[in-house]
Amino acid sequence: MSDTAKPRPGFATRAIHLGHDPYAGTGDVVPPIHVGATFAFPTVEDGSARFAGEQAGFVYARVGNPTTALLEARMADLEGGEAALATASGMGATTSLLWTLLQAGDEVIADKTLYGCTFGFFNHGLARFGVKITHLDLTDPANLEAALSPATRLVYFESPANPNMRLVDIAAISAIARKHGAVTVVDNTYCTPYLQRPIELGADFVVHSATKYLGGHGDLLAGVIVGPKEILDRVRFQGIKDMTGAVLSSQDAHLVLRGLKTLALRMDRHCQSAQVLAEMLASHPKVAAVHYPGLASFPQLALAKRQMSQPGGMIAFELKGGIAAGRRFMNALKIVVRAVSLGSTESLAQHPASMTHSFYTPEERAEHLISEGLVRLSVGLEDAADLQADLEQALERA
Ligand code: 7XF
Repeated sequence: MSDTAKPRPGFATRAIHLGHDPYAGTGDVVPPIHVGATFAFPTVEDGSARFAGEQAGFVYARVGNPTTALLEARMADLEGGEAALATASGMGATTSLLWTLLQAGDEVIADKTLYGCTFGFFNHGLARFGVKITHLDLTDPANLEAALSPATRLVYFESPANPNMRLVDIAAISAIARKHGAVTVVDNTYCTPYLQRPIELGADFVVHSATKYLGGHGDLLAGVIVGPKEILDRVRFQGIKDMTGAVLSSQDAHLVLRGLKTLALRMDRHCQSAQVLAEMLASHPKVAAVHYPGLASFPQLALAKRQMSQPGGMIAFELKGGIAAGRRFMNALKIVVRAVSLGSTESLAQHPASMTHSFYTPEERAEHLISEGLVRLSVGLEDAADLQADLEQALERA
């Protein structure tokens, strides 16, 4: 059997092995961390050829080093993309990509619900430089068809959206955008490529906050962009090198590589525990609504089943008694930690209106479907029974 006929190894195998040969060089089973800021050129001609992009090889760590290069190779493969680019944070991924792709006069169409700082970048940042931002309810693809104009360069959304768990049909939206010459960027932070692969569904780019599930332990900030190599080369040599400088350190690239090795295991457990907790919350008399793609009551259940392999580890819910009940509930938690961020070993609960989405005005939150009483729960890797008991005792006090 020829090499090309061999079956492709599974997700976890690739997340652990891809791109590293333990028998090469010094025999490191675990890829080493390359700490240098700069790389030697054998001759001045080699240096010149590397600067011109005519010779492979590293130059200066702001445009890449062997540790981040391995992370990039693994993420490109796991997302099913051509190339990847590691960045210093999730915001570094989005800003480096969009500063490279957009110019004054362009239009961006974004979903109504976005992580607060992404919303801030669009509306309080890009808008000041002559880029027009339009927010639409992308849960209905017909809204996009009606709003696209010749100036629309880019369509941007999260699915599930942070924090209210609305889903966007990745295949439908990407097809409409492509037909009109716009590129689609999907923030895949909530799912990771283990649960959802937007590029395989037709999207052009994926961005991640690797701070979350990819790193997985709440001990680093990182981001990743996945997409066509030719464009990511521009993002590397313009967006990151000249515009944002949002370079991932090799130490943190190593930690994300370590996180990837257990991603499949961890995501299975996050999903299992979240299902148990979402069902408990949905049947609790003090809970008004639960938004979780694994519940039969989830309005977009069919879409969830189509584009996600499992419902994920994030739950949003509303308590009866609104914001005051929400505060009492949050303050009564004993194991679940009151903190922003998500995708960590520790379960984390936060109140978007006071925290991650406080960058929206109250009117913007209402307009963008983020209710004031919503509580967001990132289900961690503790024993599900302990988490359930903690939520139940906090609900008693709500
Ligand atoms: O720059 P970061 O690594 O913090 O990532 C930004 C980001 C991008 N996309 C999504 C879907 C995100 O959730 C985030 C970060 N969100 C955290 C949160 O929602 O808790 C940040 C804490 S304010």
